[in-house]
Amino acid sequence: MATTDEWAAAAAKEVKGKDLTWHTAEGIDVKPLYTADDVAGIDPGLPGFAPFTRGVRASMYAGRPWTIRQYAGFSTAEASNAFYHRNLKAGQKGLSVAFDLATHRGYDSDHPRVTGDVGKAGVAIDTIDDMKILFDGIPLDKMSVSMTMNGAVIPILAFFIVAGEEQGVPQELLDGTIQNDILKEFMVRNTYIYPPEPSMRIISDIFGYTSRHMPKFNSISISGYHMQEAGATQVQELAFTIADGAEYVRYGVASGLDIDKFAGRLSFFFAIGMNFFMEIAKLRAARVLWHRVMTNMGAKDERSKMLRTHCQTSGVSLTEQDPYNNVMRTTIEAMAAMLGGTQSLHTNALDEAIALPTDFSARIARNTQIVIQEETGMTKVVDPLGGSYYVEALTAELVDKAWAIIEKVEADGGMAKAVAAGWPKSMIEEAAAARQARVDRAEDVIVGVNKYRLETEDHLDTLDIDNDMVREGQIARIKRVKAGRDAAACEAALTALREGAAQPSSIENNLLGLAVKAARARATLGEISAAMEESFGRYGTTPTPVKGVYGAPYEGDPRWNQVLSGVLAVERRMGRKPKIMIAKMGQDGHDRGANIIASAFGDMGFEIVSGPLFQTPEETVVVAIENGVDIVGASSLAAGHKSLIPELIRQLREHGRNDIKVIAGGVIPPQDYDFLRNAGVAGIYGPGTNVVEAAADVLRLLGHNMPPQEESIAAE
Ligand code: MLC
Ligand code: 5AD
Repeated sequence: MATTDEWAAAAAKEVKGKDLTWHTAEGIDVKPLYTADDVAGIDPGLPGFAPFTRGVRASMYAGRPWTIRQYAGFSTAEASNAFYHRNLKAGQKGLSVAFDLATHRGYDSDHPRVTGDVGKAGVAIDTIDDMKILFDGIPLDKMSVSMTMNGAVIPILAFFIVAGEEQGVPQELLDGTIQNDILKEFMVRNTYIYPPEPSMRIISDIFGYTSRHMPKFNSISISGYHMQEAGATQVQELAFTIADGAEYVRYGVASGLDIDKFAGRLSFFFAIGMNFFMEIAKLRAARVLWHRVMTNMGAKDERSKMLRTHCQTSGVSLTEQDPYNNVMRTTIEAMAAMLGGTQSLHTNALDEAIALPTDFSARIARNTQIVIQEETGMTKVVDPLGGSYYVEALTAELVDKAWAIIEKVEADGGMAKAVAAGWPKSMIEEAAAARQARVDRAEDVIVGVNKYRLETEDHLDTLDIDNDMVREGQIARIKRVKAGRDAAACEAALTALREGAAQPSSIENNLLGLAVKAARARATLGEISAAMEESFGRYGTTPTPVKGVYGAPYEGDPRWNQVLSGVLAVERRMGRKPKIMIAKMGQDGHDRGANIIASAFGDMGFEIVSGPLFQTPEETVVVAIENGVDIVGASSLAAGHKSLIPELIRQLREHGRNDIKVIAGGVIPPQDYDFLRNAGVAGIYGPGTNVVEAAADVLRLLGHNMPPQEESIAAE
C-alpha cells in the first residue's frame, strides 16, 4: 500500500511541483486529496440522532423525499392561484408564496408610493378576500404553505389564519411556514417596515401566538439564502444564520416562553450555490452548529436542537447570457441540496436572471427535482456521502470557521447588536465586491459570461406583467371590501391593535391575536400595518459603500489604469470629480448591485452619492439636483423599471435638468431596452456586465474619448 507521502511525490511530479491547493473565498485551503488522516477523530454519528450531521430523520429520503416546494407568485391572487393548481397537478408537493413588494412593505395597492410595484415581483395581497382567492381550492389542513413575509408579517399571517378559518380549517391544523426573519432584512434583504426593536417584538409575539394556537406551523424560517445572494461566503452565511437563530431564541425566552415550547418549530433556509461540496458540507455543518447552540442555550427536547431546512438554488449564480446553461447549474445545485439533506427545495427557473418564471421555465425547474427523486435512485440511500474523507473534513472545518464568527457575534452581545453596529453587512459587502472583481477579471469563471461568450444571444420569451391592470383591479377590490364591511367594528379592531402596539407585549396585547380580529373585520393590510406604524414608526436606511475591495486586485492592470486616467481627465475638465448618484426607486430593496457599483466606481475615482432606499422618482430628482450629480444610475431588480425610470427622466426634464444623464442597471429583459432608450435612458447594464467596462462607458457619456477594451489593451 502506498503512503500519502508517496502519493504527494507522485502528484507533484505529474504537475511539476505546482501548488494544487484551492484557496476558497471562505478562507479554506482545499487540498487535492483527502484521506483517512483528515477524518481521524471525526464521527458524524447516525442519521436521525444528535447532532444530526447526517440528517434529521433516520430514514431520510428513503422514507419520504424532500418537499418539492417552488416559490411563486405574481400579478393577482387569481392568476397565482391558477399557477399553483397547475404546478401541483404536475408534481409539485408544497406551496411557497411570493408577495409583491407593496405587500412586503405594508402598503395597500392604492398607495401612491407603490404604483410601480403592484403585482410585479410577487402576488398583490391587500385584504382577506385576496388571501381567500389565493388559496381557493387548496385545503389548508392538507397542503403545507410557506409564505415569504417579514415586514408585513402580522397582517399576512392574520389573513392566512382567517382564510383557513373561513375555509373551515381551525388554526390548530394549519401546516406551513412563515419567513418572519427580520434580522437578515436589516442586513441584506431590506423589506423591513419598522425599526429593529419593535420588529423583534413582532417576532416574539408570533412565537407566542403560534406556540399556543398553531402547533403544526413553523413560526420562522431563519434565512441565510439572502446573505449568499448578497455576496456572503458560505462561512458567513452559516455563521450569521445560526447566530440569528440564537438571537431569536433569546428574544423568545425573554418574552416568557419556555424554550422547548417553541424551538421545535423554528426552521431554516439556505442558498445552494455552485461550490458543490462546500454546499453539502454547509448543510451538515449547520445541523451540528444548531445542535451545539441550542444545547448551550438550555434546550432539552431533541426536536428543539434539530435544524430542519428549506433550500433554494442560487439565483445569483444564474446568467442572462446563454440561459439554458442555468438548467445545468440548477441541477448541480439541487443535487448538493439533497446530498446535504434538505427538507424542502426550490429549484430556480432558467430565466431567473431577467424575469419571473413562465409555465415553460417553471416546468423544467420543477422537473429537475422530480427527475432526481423518481429516476435516479439517489433517494434510496441515506446520506450517501457520509464518511467521505473530503466531505467530513470540510464539514468539520466549516463548523470551526463559522463557530469563530458566532463567538465574535456573541461577544458583541448577539446578532441584534451586531446588525445595529453594521459589521456583518460590511463583511458581506466586501465579499460581494471581491467576488465581482474576480468575475470581472475572469479569475472566477462563469460560462457564457466571462468565458465562451456567445456572439449573439437567442431571444427568450419571458413573463411580462401588466402592472397597471393589476393595480386597477386591486384598487377596485379594496373599495368593495371597505364598502361591504362593518365600519365601526373594523375601526374598533384597528384601535385595539393600535393600543396593543403602544403597550408592552402580553398575551392580551399579542399583535398577531389583535390582527386576526382586525382581519376578520376586513381591515386591509395597509390599515393593519399603519395601526402599528403609529407607535413603531417606519425605518429607513441609506447604503454606505465599502472602499478599496473592488479596486485592490486591479492594481497595475492596464485597462484599470486607463479608466482611472479617464476619470482624472474628466475631473480636470470639470474642475471636480465626476459625480454619480446610485438610485434605488420603488419598494425594491435589492441593493447588492447598487452597492457593488457604488464601491467599484468609488474605487475608480468617481464621487458617489448613494440615494436612500425606497425613493419615489420625485425624491430621487431632489437628491440628484441638490448634490449636483452628472449621472443618475437607477438600479432596478424588481421589475419596476418601465414605470419608475421614465418618470425619473420626465421629472428631471421638468426641472430643466436634461443635462443629468440617466443610466439603468439590474434585472432588465432585453425586450425592454428599446422602450427605455426611447424614454431617454443613456445606457443599460444588465446582469453579467463587466463593471470596469460599464465605467468606461459612463466616461464616454461624460464626453471622454474612451477607447474600447480590446483595441486599447492591444495598443499598450
Ligand atoms: C419527513 N417526515 C417524515 C420523514 N421526512 N416522516 C417520516 N419519515 C421521514 N423520512 C415528516 C416530517 O416530520 C413532517 O411532519 C412532515 O413529514 C413534512 O416534512 P418536513 O421535513 O417537515 O417538510 P416540510 O413540511 O416541507 O417542511 C420543511 C420546512 C419548512 C421545515 C423547512 O419550514 C418549510 O417548508 N420551509 C419552506 C420555506 C420556503 O419555502 N421559503 C421560500 C423562501 S423564498 P411533522 O409532523 O414533524 O411536521 C425567498 C426568496 C425571496 O425568501 O427573497 O423572496
Ligand atoms: N416567483 C418565483 N421566484 C421568485 N424569486 C423571487 N421572486 C419570485 C417569484 N415571484 C426567486 C428568485 C430570487 C429568489 C429570491 O427567489 O430566484 O433569486
